[in-house]
Amino acid sequence: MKGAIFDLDGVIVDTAVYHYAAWKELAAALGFEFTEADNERLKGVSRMRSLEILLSVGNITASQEQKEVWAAEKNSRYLKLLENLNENSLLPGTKPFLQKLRADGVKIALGSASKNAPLILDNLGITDLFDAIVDGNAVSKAKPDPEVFLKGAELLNLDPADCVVFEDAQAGIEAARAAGCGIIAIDKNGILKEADRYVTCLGDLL
Ligand code: B16
Ligand code: MG
Repeated sequence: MKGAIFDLDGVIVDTAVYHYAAWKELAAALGFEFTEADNERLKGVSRMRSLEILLSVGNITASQEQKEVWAAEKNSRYLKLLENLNENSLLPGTKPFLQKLRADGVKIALGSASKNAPLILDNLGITDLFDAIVDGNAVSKAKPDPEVFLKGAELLNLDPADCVVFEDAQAGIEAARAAGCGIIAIDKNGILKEADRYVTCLGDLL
C-alpha cells in the first residue's frame, strides 16, 4: 500500500446520525415519518439522490426547483448539527491510524460523496493529515462509479492498484473494486461483501 483513500461518513466519523436528524425534520415538515431503516438507504448516496429517496418514501413528487429548495433546507439544518463535531467525534482509532500511515510514508486521500467534507475534516481537526481531498463537489458520477477513487489515486500520483480504499457502504466497495484498488470494509454489522478484509473500525488495524 502506497496510498490510502478514506470514505468519510461511517469510516472516519458517524455523520449519519446528523444526516438522519436533518432529513427526519424535513420529512416531518412535509407531513410524513422518515424512519431509521429508511435512513440506511441514504448512506454513501449523494444529497439530491437522498432527497429523491426520501420523497419516494413520502409519496411526493416535485419539480427540480422545489427539490433544490428542500435539499438546501436540509443542508442548513445539517450544517447547524455539524457544529457539534470535534476531535472526540472521530470513530475509534482514526487519528492514530492516520498518523501511523503518515509515519510509514503512505499517502492519504479522502474519497467522499459529501460536499461538506472539507468543513467536517476541519471540525474534526484532521485536515492536515490528508494529502488530497476528493469530495462531492469534485466528482460527477456517484459510487459505485469508480471516479472518486480514480481521482484520489491521481491526486496522490499513484497507480490505483497501489492504493487501499476504506469503505463502509456496498456501493463504495463496488466503486473501489472497479477502480482496481484494494479494499478494507468498515463493517460493524457484518453486512458487507466483496472486500479484501473486514474490520469494525480503523482502530482494529493498529
Ligand atoms: P452532503 P460519504 C455521504 O458521505 C453520506 O454517507 C450520505 O448519507 C450523504 O448523503 C452524502 O455523503 C452527501 O453528503 O449532503 O454533505 O453533500 O459516506 O460518501 O463520506
Ligand atoms: Mg460512508
